Amino acid sequence: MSSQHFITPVPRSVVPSAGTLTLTPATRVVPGPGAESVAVRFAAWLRAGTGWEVPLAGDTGPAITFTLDPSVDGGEAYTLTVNDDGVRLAAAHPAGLFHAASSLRQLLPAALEKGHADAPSGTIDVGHVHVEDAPRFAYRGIMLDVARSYYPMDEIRRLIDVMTRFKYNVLHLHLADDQSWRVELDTPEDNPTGIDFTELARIGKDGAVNREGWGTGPGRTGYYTQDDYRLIVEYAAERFVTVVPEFDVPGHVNAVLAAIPQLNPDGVATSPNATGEVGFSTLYNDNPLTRPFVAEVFRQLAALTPGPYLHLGGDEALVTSKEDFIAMVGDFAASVAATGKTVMGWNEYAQAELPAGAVIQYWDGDLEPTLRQVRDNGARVVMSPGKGSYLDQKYVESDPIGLKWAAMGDWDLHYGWDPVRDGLAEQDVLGVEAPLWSETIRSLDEAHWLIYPRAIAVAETAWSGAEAKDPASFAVRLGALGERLVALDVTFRPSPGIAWN
Ligand code: TNX
Repeated sequence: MSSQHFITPVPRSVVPSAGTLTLTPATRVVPGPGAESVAVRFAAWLRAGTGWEVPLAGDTGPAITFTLDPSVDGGEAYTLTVNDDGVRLAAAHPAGLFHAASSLRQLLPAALEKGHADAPSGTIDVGHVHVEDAPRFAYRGIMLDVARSYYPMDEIRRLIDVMTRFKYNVLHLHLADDQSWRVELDTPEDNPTGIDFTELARIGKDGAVNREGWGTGPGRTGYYTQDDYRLIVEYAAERFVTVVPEFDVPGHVNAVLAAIPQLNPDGVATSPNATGEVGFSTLYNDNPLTRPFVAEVFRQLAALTPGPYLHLGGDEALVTSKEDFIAMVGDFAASVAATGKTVMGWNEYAQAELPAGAVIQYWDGDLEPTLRQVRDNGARVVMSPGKGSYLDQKYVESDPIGLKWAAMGDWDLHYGWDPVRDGLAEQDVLGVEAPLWSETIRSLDEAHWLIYPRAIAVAETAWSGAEAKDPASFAVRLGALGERLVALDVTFRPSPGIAWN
């Protein structure tokens, strides 16, 4: 494989052959029926990077053709062929064409990523190659904790832009926690609870982790209006990313208890909490408003979310008795199911009774309840082991930001594990997600610095088959991405031992 055929995550098959295609300022992008939106997006990128006209019509000049082809097997699968006839991208579904375009970008000069007419010497040579590719796992996610520190809209869009270069297709938003509530909800007209749901964002928006010693300054505050949230969902969908909203219950709820006095045993709101501590708050099993409140929040989140999943958290409910936890989480899961969505939760929630086909996100602790749900209840697992997928952990002790409870490490730690393990079978694993908790993060640049390069390693674990993974090959391909990350203006931590170009 010559260097211009480096694609990361590594495809199923890359077969170079003799010969070179030369793209010129006369290059066209040709969208087949149904392929228009992906082709137009790619053409805009090529136009910005080269300064070429890149028409979507005409019959002279090299052609980059986007074709919906039902014979390409699998929703996200694609083929990419470069030969004397031009470039042909084919997939059965637009998502596959989008991934094909991500691969094609990596075959073109990194300078194009700068988006200001930087075509090397007027033409671009691409070696002939045939790529066949499909993902190992359907769910390939990044989690962003917008609760401990807020991320403005433009940063969410930037995050999506970059993560999709590596074929991530899920953005899990951790929308509320002890410190804050980040999404605007309505008080419904028919409201037997008497709860004012607008208080959640009104009061919760001002929260964040702001203690000295946690990060480089106070966490950022703010919230997403319903229109903001819809725009995030839409921006993500245009890039074939599913948004998974999380409302974490029954723990991690101090911001709820501070905004809605009636949910407290004595009817008195708690004080806001701006520490980075975890595990001190809980909803109350014997409060008659707890269940209708949670059901209404899930109803509204479901109405705002076209994707199939709603995440109910369930982690670190350290002050909830086991009995209360099981009683509440079973009912919360049922209220998610009542919205028509598939319920998702952190692996602690596997102790409760769950709807068949629930999704369990494994992060830490005893795997046995998860395995039982898989065996007996058709559950599927998203693997997010603290050690090897968490992006909020420091690389090394001296790092100014990041935590270290799970495991410090670089790309090799994040590359060196397989999601199918400990009694799970391949079909039990829906996918892989890399969470970024934000207790110590204050900007997208800081987030990106913790995310990259490690998320690229996780992306290869999620997309490429176990047999295709090879740390030595990855290390070389990772180094070759350095220039591209710089051109994309992504702040990253150049790992020692990698030959960054
Ligand atoms: C544990 S991982 C948590 C979060 C923290 C994180 C920090 C998980 C499901 N819960 O509340 O932010 O550790 O790494």
